[in-house]
Amino acid sequence: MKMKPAEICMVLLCLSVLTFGVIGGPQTCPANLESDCNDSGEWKGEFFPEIPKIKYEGPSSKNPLAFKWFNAEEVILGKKMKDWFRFSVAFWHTFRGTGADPFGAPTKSWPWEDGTNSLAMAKRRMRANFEFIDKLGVDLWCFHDRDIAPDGKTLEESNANLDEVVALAKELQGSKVHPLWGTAQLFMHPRYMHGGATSSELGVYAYAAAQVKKAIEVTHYLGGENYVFWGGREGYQSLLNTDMGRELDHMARFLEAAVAYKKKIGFNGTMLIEPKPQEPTKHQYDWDAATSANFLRKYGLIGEFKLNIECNHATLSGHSCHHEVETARLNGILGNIDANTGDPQVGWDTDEFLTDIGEATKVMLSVVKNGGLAPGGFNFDAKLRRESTDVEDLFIAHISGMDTLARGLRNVAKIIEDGSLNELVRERYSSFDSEIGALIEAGKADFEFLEKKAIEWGEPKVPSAKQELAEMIFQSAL
Ligand SMILES: [Mn+2]
Repeated sequence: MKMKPAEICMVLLCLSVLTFGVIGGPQTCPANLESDCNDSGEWKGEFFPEIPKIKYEGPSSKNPLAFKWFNAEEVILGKKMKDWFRFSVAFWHTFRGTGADPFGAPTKSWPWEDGTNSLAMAKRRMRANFEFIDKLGVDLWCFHDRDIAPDGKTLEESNANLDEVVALAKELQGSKVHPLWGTAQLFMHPRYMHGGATSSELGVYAYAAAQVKKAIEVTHYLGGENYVFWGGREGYQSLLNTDMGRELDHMARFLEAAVAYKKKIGFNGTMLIEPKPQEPTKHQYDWDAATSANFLRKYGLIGEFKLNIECNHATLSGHSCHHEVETARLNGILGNIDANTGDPQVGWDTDEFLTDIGEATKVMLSVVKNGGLAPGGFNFDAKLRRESTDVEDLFIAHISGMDTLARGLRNVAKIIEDGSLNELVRERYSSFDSEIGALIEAGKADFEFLEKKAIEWGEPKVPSAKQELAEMIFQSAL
């Protein structure tokens, strides 16, 4: 069969589109931009002409492009709502999410994408990011180095690409907007297949160190308030070929060196570890909050790091998000929350926007006890479903996530004002409010003393836990 030149062109276009799809690169060139389909420059026009600035309209509003519960300037429990949350847009999901999954090609073709992975496209995307942030009305954003700028052929070339995009980001940020946190992508490139800090290959360890060094520098330059380590490939697939002790030692040395460098360049941002139990590795070393806290204590890093708790990671580790946030809080290391949720019927990290008001209320119970998260915040590490393909869906998803957490905060205010849940918990432990309870809690009651008391008192009377009553009180606040 003979093909006309136009048909050959179509086949070549399809092939290049397929190649991009397979390696998770940029999405297809939209049909209506055919003539601009090859590195079409920076495009300084408006990206969301149909979307107004998002405003608060109150719970009775039916406008999908308005807040119903999140009212930035409103004071709840002594703080403005915007200061409780410090919401942040995640660049990778919102601007690099293509809708591709392990079984299917990209589904999203945003009008500003030109199908290339060029520097010009990276800059154009950055302009879209700041228009989005401005219209949504938030001040913070999060990024991986390689999401915002393309990889080069050498480390120097990658760094130069990053510098160019970061310079534009700095200009577009203005005086108010800045990163909640930055991070280095140490999981996508094949060199990191055994991990970065825990790779069995010394050269990879050095490369990862160089990449993190640069990512800390640009986070600092952009005024970032935190720096995150998510060790997607810092773990193992089999213990049979893995020296786990040596890998954990290496990871600790890597984090120590990151702290030393941060101090050397005067970056005062908080260093955060983001626990996740597995995926893509079979076992990730930062399994959950408790495992991460133990690692930090063992290596003397507990004072230098806090945790970034992600709700979907919490459920993958067999905990609730509330449990993970509370565990971090009790260890004094609650630093940030990646606000998302999983699907109870799907076994992987689906990174959905949080829309469960009960879950949001439980998370906010801990956040309020923590006095907020600053200098951390709530980062929307969440993506549209593959089947959601309208530009306005990006806004609707963020509005819905912000409103859900805002309802959580409002519910916590009701629960605190009502007081009966606090009273139930206080009453449950009230036997320890006694003189002997105080001795126990001060570590001054030895076993001989307690044995004497047990004999003197006889069989203790054990009261009800009142769990259903606690659940009833909680439900009535939702
Ligand atoms: Mn995350």
